[in-house]
Amino acid sequence: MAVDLKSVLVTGGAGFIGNNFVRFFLKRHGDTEVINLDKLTYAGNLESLRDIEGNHHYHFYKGDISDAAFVKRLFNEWHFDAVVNFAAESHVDRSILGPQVFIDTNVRGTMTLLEAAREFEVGRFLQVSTDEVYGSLGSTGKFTETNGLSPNSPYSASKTSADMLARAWWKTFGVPALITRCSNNYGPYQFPEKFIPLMIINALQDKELPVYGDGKNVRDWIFADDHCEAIEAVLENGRVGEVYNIGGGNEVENIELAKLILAKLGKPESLLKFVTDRPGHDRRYAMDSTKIERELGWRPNRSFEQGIEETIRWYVENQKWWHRIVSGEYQNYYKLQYEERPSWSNLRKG
Ligand code: NAD
Ligand code: TDX
Repeated sequence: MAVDLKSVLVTGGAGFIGNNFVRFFLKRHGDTEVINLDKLTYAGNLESLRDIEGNHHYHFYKGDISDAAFVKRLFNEWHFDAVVNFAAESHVDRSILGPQVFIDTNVRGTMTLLEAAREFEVGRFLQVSTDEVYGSLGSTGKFTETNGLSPNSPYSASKTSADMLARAWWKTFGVPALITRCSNNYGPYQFPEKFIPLMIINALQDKELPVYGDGKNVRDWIFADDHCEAIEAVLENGRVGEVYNIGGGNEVENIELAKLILAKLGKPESLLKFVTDRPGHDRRYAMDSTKIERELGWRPNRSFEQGIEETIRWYVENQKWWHRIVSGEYQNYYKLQYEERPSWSNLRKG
């Protein structure tokens, strides 16, 4: 192991990938103190962490990564060996309807953490990034780490900015930053605004499944646990200052995925509804993960067939978890999907 991990700060640990990572990391590193800093926005949910609440190595703090005074106090209290920054506004659709908070959290928040990492000489700073920073692919080819960055949404522009800040804080101040760029995650505890849980939950309720545009956009799906393992590998043995792509190697067209979910749940294809396309909708993502495979020996474990079965089963068996969200968060959820999205076609001028 490159660094001795006595304490690790995980930001955004109450979100989808963050809670999977906290659970995964505590299992694998029994003696490490895991500190979860989360603002508990609409996407943060402590229900997702109920099973580890009693773990003495797990510590939760409610706070904002862009609150410099708070962040400084936390770093001063713990003197972290490493930071894994998951905290972000993560939904592309929301970034189209309201970009400001994406800049506040994803850009300013990341800088605030980098500044604290600099002051308190953190051993590793892992910035959790996304394939979306590379832009969109045509029908062939894959993104490698040397591709240019061409973000197309306010969300991906904010994530690209954060990557650039991490790079600059490494080059200028020597903050030991590493960047991972992962493809689309799926699995248990994903907020039901994202494609896979939305399709499952709507199908379970016999509601329409809104498919954007012609449904032929392609995403490269990875099971969240496989992403967590890749992050662990980079955190422990990645080369500082480097970028690592992480892909699932499972390219699927949205429409095919929606049909697969309906078939697995025994629901009719008449539930499919083609709706107004997302402005700036990236056509295809596909990741070349050769670098992390070659340097760190990481490979995804779950086949898409296994992962999607497991995910569907989880949503079927954990209806209480998502019912609470769909009813509690219903105003926003409903507004986004059914009231604001149809007006997207008017957003883009020229
Ligand atoms: P999510 O939206 O489910 O969770 C984000 C978490 O961050 C929530 O718990 C939220 O409360 C917290 N948060 C938001 N603003 C905060 C702030 N200012 N301070 C502290 N906490 C704050 O997101 P996710 O899907 O789990 O994604 C996690 C990270 O992984 C993000 O950085 C995202 O860009 C990246 N990523 C996601 C995917 C994906 O497919 N979901 C793929 C690649 C990369
Ligand atoms: O209702 C929908 N209908 C639909 O057709 C929704 C919510 C999405 N879509 C399409 C848009 C995309 O082509 O499905 C695809 C997946 O959409 P999202 O789940 O919104 O994910 P995406 O936009 O690809 O971004 C995700 O992957 C990269 C995450 O949300 C990001 O946080 C991550 O960085």
